[in-house]
Amino acid sequence: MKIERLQTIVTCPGRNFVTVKIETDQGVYGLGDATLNGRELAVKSYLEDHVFPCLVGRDPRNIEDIWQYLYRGAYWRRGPVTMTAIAAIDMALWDILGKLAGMPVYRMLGGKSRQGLMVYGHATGRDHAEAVEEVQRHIEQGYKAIRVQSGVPGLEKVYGVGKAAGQYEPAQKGLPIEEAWDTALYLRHTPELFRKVREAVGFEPHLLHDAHHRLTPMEAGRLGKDLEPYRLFWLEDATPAENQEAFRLIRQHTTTPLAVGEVFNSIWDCKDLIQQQLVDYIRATIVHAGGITHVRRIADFAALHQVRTGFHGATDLSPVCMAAAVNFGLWAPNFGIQELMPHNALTDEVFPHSYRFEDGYLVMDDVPGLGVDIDEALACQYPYERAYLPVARLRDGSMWNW
Ligand code: GCO
Ligand code: MG
Repeated sequence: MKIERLQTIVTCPGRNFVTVKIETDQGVYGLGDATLNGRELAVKSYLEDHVFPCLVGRDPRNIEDIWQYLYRGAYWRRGPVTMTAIAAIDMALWDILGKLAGMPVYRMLGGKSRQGLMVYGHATGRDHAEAVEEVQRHIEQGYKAIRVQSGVPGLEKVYGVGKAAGQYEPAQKGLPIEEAWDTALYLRHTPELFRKVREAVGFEPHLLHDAHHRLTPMEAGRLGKDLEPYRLFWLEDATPAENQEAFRLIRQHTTTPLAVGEVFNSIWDCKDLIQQQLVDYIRATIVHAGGITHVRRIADFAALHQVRTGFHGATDLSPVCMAAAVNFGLWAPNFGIQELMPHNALTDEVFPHSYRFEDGYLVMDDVPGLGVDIDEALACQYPYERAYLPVARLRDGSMWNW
């Protein structure tokens, strides 16, 4: 059996997605997500110009060898573009293998450890009252876990909070917009938000919060401590993690569980964090961290240290990645939680899939492969549109972390 044809399909049914399609000489094909928000075309070029020509004629069933070939063989290891490209190929090969075997990918990984993946939804409000309403709306929809973000009085725009109630729109068409950030205001305001949410809905639903890399370790320690009475499921991306050691300082000051890793690309980015038990949840995800083959290594390593998975699942990861995440999460013994931001209806139409939300969980039908497809004719009707994440500056104009 041979790989015969490889292509990328770029589509923008609301936001940009890059998909890899690998066809074999026996008619079976597989799909992989290659979307890197704001840098989409770099991955497309990496694949088309430097990866696809090397894979034609290889046996698609040798997933590990192809992974090693792309990782070791590139010489330039790691980095988001390389690891997203490898991830897309890897996902597509697992999809092919599952289809050949007539089995869902979760079964090839070792079978079901659970019936469904507990997910967390996003409740965002321009102010506290709106955020509380959004939390209540999510509970009515069946969510067991909810991430809560709110506008901060005095700041015009805050990460993750859209212009209208319940809206979330991090990637804007055109060039990046600039937002102003003030940590002191945010730190004063956030514990109060969670006090009001707990007062309104009690302690049954799990609550999460994302600080989006904007704090110093000591500020994060203080926030974690101030949030302790509200028993968060996690505090996410409290501080950037290029320096993994930074998390030790946070850990010394709070028992609020910590999650990190949506921007990680490899096990090396989280080795110390996991080994020294400086975090509780690892968010490195299939599309940006080398595919199923590599994320499985991260999850297995994490399991040794009682760290659980909490994969990134924003809408800039395509339904192909979500399908892979559902298969992975059904298997992973140390699965923790899965982020879910539902895609718009058009995206779901472009990528028909077999996973679905049911009473707070993601479940999927027992179909061969990843259980996701692409309607190429429909995808072609929505060409690429340049879009960027915002950037953040402090009030004096200094660049800050987005
Ligand atoms: C999350 C993330 C996203 C990212 C986005 C980047 O927790 O879902 O922080 O909002 O900013 O996915 O592409
Ligand atoms: Mg995040």
